[in-house]
Amino acid sequence: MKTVFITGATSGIGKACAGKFAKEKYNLIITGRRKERLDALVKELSSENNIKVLPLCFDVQDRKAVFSAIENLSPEWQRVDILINNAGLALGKDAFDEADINDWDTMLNSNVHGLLYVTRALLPILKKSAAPHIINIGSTAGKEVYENGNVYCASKFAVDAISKAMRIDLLKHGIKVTAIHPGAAETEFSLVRFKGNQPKADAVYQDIKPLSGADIADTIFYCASLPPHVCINDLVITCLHQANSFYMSKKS
Ligand code: NDP
Ligand code: 8X3
Repeated sequence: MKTVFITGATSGIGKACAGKFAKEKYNLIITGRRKERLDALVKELSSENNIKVLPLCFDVQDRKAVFSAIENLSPEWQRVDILINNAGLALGKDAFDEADINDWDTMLNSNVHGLLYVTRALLPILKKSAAPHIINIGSTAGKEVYENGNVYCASKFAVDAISKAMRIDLLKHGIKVTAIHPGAAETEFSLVRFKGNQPKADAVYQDIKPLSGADIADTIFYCASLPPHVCINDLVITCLHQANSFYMSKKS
C-alpha cells in the first residue's frame, strides 16, 4: 500500500485530495493547524476506506515544528511515496503601497518557506520510496501577476521556480516533481483571503461555475497514477469561465 503526505488537509483542495487518495486505498499522513478537523478526518477516512491515517498538527511556517513532526515519525510511517505540498493562503488583495506587511510575511512564510521546510524534512523518507513524487500546488497567480495580487502572486511564482529547481536537482534521485496551477476554486481560500468577510468571498465565485477541490484532487490523482516513466511537469487548470488571471466570462 502506498502512502501520501498531504499538507493543508483540513479544508478545500487538501481535504479533497485526502478523500480521493483514501478511496483509492492509499494510507495518508494529513497535516494542518486545526487539530479537531484533522481528528474528524482520521475517523471518517480510516473507517470508511479501511486505510491508516496519521494526523500531524503543525504550522508549516514553524521550521522547528515541521522538522520535529517529520523526524519523529514512527517506524511504521517511515515510508512515504507522494508529497502534496498544498498548505497555503492569500491574505488581503490590496495595492502594493497599502497592503499589510504582516500579511506579506504570512504568505511568504507559509507558501514558500513552509513548502521548503516540509519538502526538505521529508526528503530522506521520500528517497526510500520506489516511486517518489512531489506535487506542488502553485496557482494561475504564479503564471501572471494581477492587480493587487502582488505578494500572493510572488509567492506562487516562487512555487513555480522551486518546482522547476526541484525537478532538476532531484532528477538524480528519480523523484518526479509536478506543479499544479489552479485558477479559481471554491474552497475556504477567499474567506481566508478576505479575513472572514463572507459576502466578499462569495462574490469571487458569483456567476461562474468555479473549480471544486474535488476537480483538482482528481487531476492530482491522475498525475500520481501515470506509469513510472511519465511525469507531468506543469499543469494549469481553470474552470470553463476562466481563461487566465484576467479573463473571466459569466454564466449565461
Ligand atoms: P483552503 O483555505 O480551503 O485550505 C487551505 C489549507 O491550508 C487548510 O487546510 C489550512 O489548514 C492549510 N494551511 C494554511 N496555512 C497553513 C499553515 N501556516 N500551516 C499549516 N497549514 C496551513 O484553501 P485551498 O484549498 O483553496 O488552498 C490550498 C492551496 O491551493 C493553497 O496553496 C492555495 O494558495 C492554492 N490555490 C487555491 C486556489 C483557489 O482558488 N482556491 C487557486 C490556486 C491555488 P489549517 O488552517 O488547519 O492550518
Ligand atoms: C488562487 C487563484 O486568482 O485568486 O490562487 O489568485 S487567484
